[in-house]
Amino acid sequence: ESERTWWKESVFYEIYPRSFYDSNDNGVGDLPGIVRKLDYLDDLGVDVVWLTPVYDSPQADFGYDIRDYRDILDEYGTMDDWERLRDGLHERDMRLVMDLVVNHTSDEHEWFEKSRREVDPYTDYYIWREGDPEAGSGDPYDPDALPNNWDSLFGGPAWTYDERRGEYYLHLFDGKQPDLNWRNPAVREDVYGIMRWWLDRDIDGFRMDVINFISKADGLPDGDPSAVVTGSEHFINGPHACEYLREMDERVLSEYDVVTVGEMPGISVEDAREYVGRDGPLDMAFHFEHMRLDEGPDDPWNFRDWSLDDFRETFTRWQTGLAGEGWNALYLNNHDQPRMVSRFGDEAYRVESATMLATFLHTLRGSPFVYQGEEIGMTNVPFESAGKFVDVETLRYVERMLERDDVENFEDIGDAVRYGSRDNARTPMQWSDAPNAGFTDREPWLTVNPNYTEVNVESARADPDSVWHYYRRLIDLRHDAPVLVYGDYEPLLPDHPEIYAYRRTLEDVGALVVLNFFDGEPRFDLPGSVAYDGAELLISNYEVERPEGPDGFDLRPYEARVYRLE
Ligand code: ISL
Repeated sequence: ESERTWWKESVFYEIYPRSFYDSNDNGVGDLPGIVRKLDYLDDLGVDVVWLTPVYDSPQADFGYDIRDYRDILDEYGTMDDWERLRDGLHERDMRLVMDLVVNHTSDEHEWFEKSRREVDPYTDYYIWREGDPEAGSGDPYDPDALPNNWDSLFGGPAWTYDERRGEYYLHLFDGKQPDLNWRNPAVREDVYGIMRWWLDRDIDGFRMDVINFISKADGLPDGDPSAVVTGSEHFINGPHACEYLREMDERVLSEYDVVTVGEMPGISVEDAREYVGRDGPLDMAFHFEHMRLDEGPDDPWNFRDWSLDDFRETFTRWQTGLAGEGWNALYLNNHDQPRMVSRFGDEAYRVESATMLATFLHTLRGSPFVYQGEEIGMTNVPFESAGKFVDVETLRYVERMLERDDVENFEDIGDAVRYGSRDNARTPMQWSDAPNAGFTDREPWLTVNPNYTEVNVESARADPDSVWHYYRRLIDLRHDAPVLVYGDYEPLLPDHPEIYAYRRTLEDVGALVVLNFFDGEPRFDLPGSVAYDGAELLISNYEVERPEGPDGFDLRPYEARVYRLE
């Protein structure tokens, strides 16, 4: 919709607490560590902090496997620490969004412990099935005996046999993350209870983990075996997903002034209109179409080059597809994705490409989500060996590949793993050039990127030309220029092989955004439709000498410019 609200005007900042700042020197980031960095966030100018899960959890998926929704992980601190964080944000006029992970729980959650033992009312809290009796061998570990052919998103079957109950349970992610049975009204009621518990503690919204996976097709039929993830057509945007979210909205969300962002792998613009359109139950959705552009069509780990044509086409489709209908959640990296500089930019032009991509992120219609470290141009990590990775998705992939005859050792797949592993995003935040990047005094839980001696907050803040200062100016600019928030989006030069340019328009104010996505020096020819006379340069990542020719200008590698048009 086109109504004006606070969350559309906000810049969001995602914190992965494990890697943000370690206050007690045990090698793991924590809540008091974030509290110490509140002034840092305030100085940067962001409006909303999204905290990835900090709840009690055995950490099989670093918090996306929750054991107790109403408690904080000991390593991260206490509820009192959490309250100090919330209050510290609110005192600085920032808001706090919590992660809601309710497609699945940990297998150590009390509900699952009871469900395995068939203790009512928990017997049907999860998705239990008997094996296929036709399978013959009678061995529950025989792959033919599984209830259906669905894959886990982390690889391998989506079913694990539980000896205690003598049945299989469904897990779309790791075996330690059993899927909740949303068909059971008691499950939904308990989820709403958890939400109210946090909302009553004065949070400002939820980011909802894989929330379009909560409804599974009737009868859990076999999936098309040629799909990248077998079974996905039966659980992505399942038959009741929207209905459950509407119920959640009516019963809970509508009573609070909060923002909701659904993480929704596999959604199209049309799907998004249902979830976040005019009457949709949620405010924004993270889609993944731009995250697929460099993944192989059959194997996501088989990376290939992305093309500017596809990139522009994807963003344009979402910009125009939600115009007047819904609101985009804009991101180029997060805790699950490679670093944007190493993916859509260029490490050889680290500062130029980080600031160009930042300009893109902050000048589209939607709310920008900045991921920790992005604001100093952090990059992917040159992991020394297989032993340096800790992420469950990465480890499972490496395990599976090493079982294959055509893979002899880790280095056969090393490039793909180094490029695509989620651990790239999760190495400690680089605060200074002190040992361990000033993140901790102890051995950190995950390798520090060796480039911390050069890429760190302290040196970035001391250098007016740094990525950090550019983000700060860009965030200010977005706060001061409603055209960049609400303006219509219109692509210019739709076929240019190197330049991505567009115009934003709000009533009689326009903005022209010109981005050189590569290391060449193409000429930007001003389209006839753009009235450039009197244009005012709002921000750029290079010095711009005026005046230039009236009908265009030459760009330098990864140059970005934003003009205000009258
Ligand atoms: O990470 C991915 C690609 O590398 C995705 O497949 C990811 O698993 C998917 O986007 C869902 O992510 C969310 O749910 C997962 C959790 O591991 C992720 O960290 C979380 O963001 C399961 O809870």
